[in-house]
Amino acid sequence: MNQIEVITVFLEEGYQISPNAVELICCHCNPRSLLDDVLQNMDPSVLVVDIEHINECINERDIQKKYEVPVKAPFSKSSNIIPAQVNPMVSTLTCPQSYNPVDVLLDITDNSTCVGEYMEFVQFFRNRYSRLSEMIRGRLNSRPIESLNKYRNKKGGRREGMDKDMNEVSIIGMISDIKSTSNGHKMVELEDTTGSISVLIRMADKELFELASCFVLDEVVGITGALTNDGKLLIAKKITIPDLPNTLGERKRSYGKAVLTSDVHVGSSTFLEEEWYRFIDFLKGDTDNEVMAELSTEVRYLVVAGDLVDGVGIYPGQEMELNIPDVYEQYKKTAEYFSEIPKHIKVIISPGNHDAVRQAEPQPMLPENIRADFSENVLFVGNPSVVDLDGVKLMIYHGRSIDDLVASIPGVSYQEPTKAMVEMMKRRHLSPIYGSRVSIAPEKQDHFVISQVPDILHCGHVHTVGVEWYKNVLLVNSGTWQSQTEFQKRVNVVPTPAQVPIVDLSTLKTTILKFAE
Ligand code: D5M
Ligand code: FE
Ligand code: ZN
Repeated sequence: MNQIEVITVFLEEGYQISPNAVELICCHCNPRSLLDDVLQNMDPSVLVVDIEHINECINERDIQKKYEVPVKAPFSKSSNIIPAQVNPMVSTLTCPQSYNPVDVLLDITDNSTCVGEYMEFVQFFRNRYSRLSEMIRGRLNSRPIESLNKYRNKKGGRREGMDKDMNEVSIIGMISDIKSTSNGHKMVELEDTTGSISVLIRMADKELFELASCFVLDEVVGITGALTNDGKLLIAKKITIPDLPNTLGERKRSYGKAVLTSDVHVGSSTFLEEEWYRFIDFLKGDTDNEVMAELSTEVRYLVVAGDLVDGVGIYPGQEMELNIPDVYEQYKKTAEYFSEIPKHIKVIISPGNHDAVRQAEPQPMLPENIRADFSENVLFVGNPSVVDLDGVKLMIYHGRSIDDLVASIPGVSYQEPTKAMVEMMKRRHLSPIYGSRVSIAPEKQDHFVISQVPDILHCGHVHTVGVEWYKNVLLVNSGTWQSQTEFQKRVNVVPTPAQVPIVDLSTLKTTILKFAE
């Protein structure tokens, strides 16, 4: 279903619907049935349908699915049923049908429409602006930038007809330029759909200046400030960013564990096969260590956030460091490795910049000819994507934009990858800077906007492990299975390989398992 169809159905039933809610329905794997559920459960006194109404139904559907016969559940095969003796910790009361459901909530796969035309870029940025500005608008009484024009007196001096309130105006705009003035202040150009204006952030306003020092191009911010006499410049007094709410509604709890990993880089001569096999032995419960054996019985999900293989032609001189020079052979070998993972563990694989899909993000899932070699417990999704793991919402993004964030924001480094992920959360956007290292396809929707707040954000790419909380969201960077390459030596990337975060799906407490000796 497309957006117009969704809006029309709701209008015919007497409801308006917010843009975010439309998007959520359209990106769902089964929009029609989700829409029917929403309408059926809708309280008739509601005027505007919003994402929480949709979420209620998504959750409702998951609960129902638990009670279905497992073979009927999406992506579920009979092999997904955990034999009772495998997980003695979980009583049959809390888990009547033991299987590991995955609901894909957001994914570009099969929804890509862009061909790179000018108007698509306009639409892409409008979509970004409208969704991010909406998050700020509730906290700011903002006005369109164009409305400031009438106060712009070309000759300078007092503005005619300016009301008192104009001493403090608020606008919400996308940052199109950032400069330092000769006196060291920050000068930022803000654009909305009606116009643009220069904003000055003075060095003396320490807190504001610090915030503005972290501004990046193309992010959306709210500025409250005073207009200069000629009405051409706004002197900032307050900055409002999209950010996460300070409190979130009660989180649904699940049980068992999710293992998060990424950047396997099969095919590279620096892929750590011995360590990888130790990890597989752990998943099989094949270990003398009782604690680890017990832990392995609790694993329900294994999520890979991109760079499954090393690929070919990715960086200069890569061919000198490849054990398997053919990309399809690399995937065949990977499928072999993954076939050893116990079949009750649901594996989710999302691609990265070394994988054999288009490089422009959002990337669709790996193609059919590659997927075909993998077992039925493996589910492929795009990059980025949002999946629901039996009640826990996991956002998966390979993390290429971390390269841009490290280069642009003071204090963000490869050694602490979760700091970059905090910056994504503050901007409610996975890849705010357009036109730098991440090549972004102008899809109708900006798939990098973090509309729904996930429980977990899982990235990879930088090859260093990190775990951090930011306002109720667990941020995990899941490291790599590749030791330092010659190329990484040259660009000073120091990886922390063979370390795997394992998340408790009830508490989201995370432990890092180390498989390197
Ligand atoms: O990225 C592995 C790591 O290497 C990640 O931290 C980014 C870094 N990297 C990748 N390409 C470059 C360039 N050209 N300059 C600097 N740093 C880079 P992966 O995607 O696995 O190759
Ligand atoms: Fe990688
Ligand atoms: Zn990568």
